Amino acid sequence: MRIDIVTIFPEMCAGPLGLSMMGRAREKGLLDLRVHDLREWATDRHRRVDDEPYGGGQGMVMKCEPWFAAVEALRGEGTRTVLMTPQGRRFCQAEAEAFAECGHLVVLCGHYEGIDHRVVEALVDDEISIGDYVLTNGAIAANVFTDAVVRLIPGVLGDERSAEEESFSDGLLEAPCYTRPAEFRGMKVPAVLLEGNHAKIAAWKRERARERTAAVRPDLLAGEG
Ligand code: JFE
Repeated sequence: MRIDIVTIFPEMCAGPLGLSMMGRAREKGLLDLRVHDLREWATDRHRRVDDEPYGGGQGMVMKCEPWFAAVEALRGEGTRTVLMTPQGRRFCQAEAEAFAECGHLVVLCGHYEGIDHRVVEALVDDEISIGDYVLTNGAIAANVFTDAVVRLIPGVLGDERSAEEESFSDGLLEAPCYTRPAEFRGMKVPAVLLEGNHAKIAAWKRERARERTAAVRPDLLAGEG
């Protein structure tokens, strides 16, 4: 899979996305990730990418010209162009699974108060919000989006547990987990986990998962997650 991220803060993506699982996906040749500075496509001699909003209002708006040049340079047949924005539809695991099927994503990270809407209308296939809170810029959101998608590319997780058996796939939160020692400062690991009865352990985990989900994410049990 190829992913191109376009931002005016490339360091905010290049660092995190070179480490850990992402770094291994790239080493294995499963991911071709490139982070671009939008200013590469600025047209004027000051490399300006923003300007004042028509109609007034707070802050600055990102200009059309650099975005059109960037996307037209990067996209090809079958590319999906994704904009990180608080105005987008909310990202979730099912969305991540769908994006993992794409061969090529171009991820646009806005900054300032927003992007000229002609960019959105002419170039963007998907407007995505990673959650109902406001970040300072789109590069932070692009890290989250990219991580969630890349780990679903077949072969990326390697020895780690398959993505399918985790939270949000079966619609429940995970049961709590423990490791040695069996007793720490008087706090005991639940006896069932030490006894080795695997059917009993599975039933215990299911029950704890249901309990925890009901307590903190009742929306998931209602099938709204
Ligand atoms: C940008 C900002 C106030 C934008 C445009 C670009 N899920 C999610 N939360 N926040 C973002 C995504 C996000 C994405 C891109 C962004 C925030 N900002 C800051 C601040 C209003 C805005 O509306 C700039």
